[in-house]
Amino acid sequence: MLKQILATKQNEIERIELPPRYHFPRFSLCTALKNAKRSIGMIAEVKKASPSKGIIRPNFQPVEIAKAYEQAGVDAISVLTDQTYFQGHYRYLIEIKETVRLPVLRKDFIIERLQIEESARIGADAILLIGEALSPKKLHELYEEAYEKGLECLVEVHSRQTLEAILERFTPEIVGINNRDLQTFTTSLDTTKNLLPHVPPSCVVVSESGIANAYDLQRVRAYGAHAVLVGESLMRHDDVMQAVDE
Ligand code: IGP
Repeated sequence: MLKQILATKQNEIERIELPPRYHFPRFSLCTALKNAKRSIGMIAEVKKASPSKGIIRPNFQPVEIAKAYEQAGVDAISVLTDQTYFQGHYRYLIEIKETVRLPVLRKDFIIERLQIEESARIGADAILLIGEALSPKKLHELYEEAYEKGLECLVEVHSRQTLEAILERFTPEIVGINNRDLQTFTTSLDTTKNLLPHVPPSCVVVSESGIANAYDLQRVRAYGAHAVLVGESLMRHDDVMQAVDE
């Protein structure tokens, strides 16, 4: 599945027409997570659909959702901008940056430099770089490029092998441990438990995917995660503001 997504993305990149530059206030994702408002940092995701679950939120109003997240006191917002598999759009990110004053992470499959320029222009504060989608060398190049353009990176890994290969090259500031296997789509919080001891102590660690309730939150906090990234369980709630509290 990941292979297929990356092939589609490569085609799309060939047809990118860069949008104009938007000038929004910038917010640091890393700082926001270090100064989390609750006992664990929370990145709340704006996601209409996914390849594994189909449509997650039929009545999808990205700006309304982001406003509710802000009111609920989340630390940052993640916006899916991939169109083909997640029914997202970078327009949603622009509209959200126009409305909320929080760090916004662009969630997409970033594999080329041009996408970083695009992310900077639409006003993303941070981007996702997926360890399983890039060679460590390419990932490091994109990471440097992003920081030069004033964007932070969430470096996502799912296996110990990927994590160690990246750490041989450099130490990312923010590491995401994805509890979902992007090949099979199964999630297990044990991924966070197993990988966390191998992440250097200087990194801010985000446990991503498959977090359904307060109990899961406590679990990953006990494993040592500084923050969580939650999508589906918030998006399935009619009242996303209440969902954050639960
Ligand atoms: C959110 P969930 O299970 O709470 O909806 O997961 C987020 O972690 C997930 O959307 C995600 C993702 C990704 C999406 C993690 N890594 C990479 C697209 C690409």
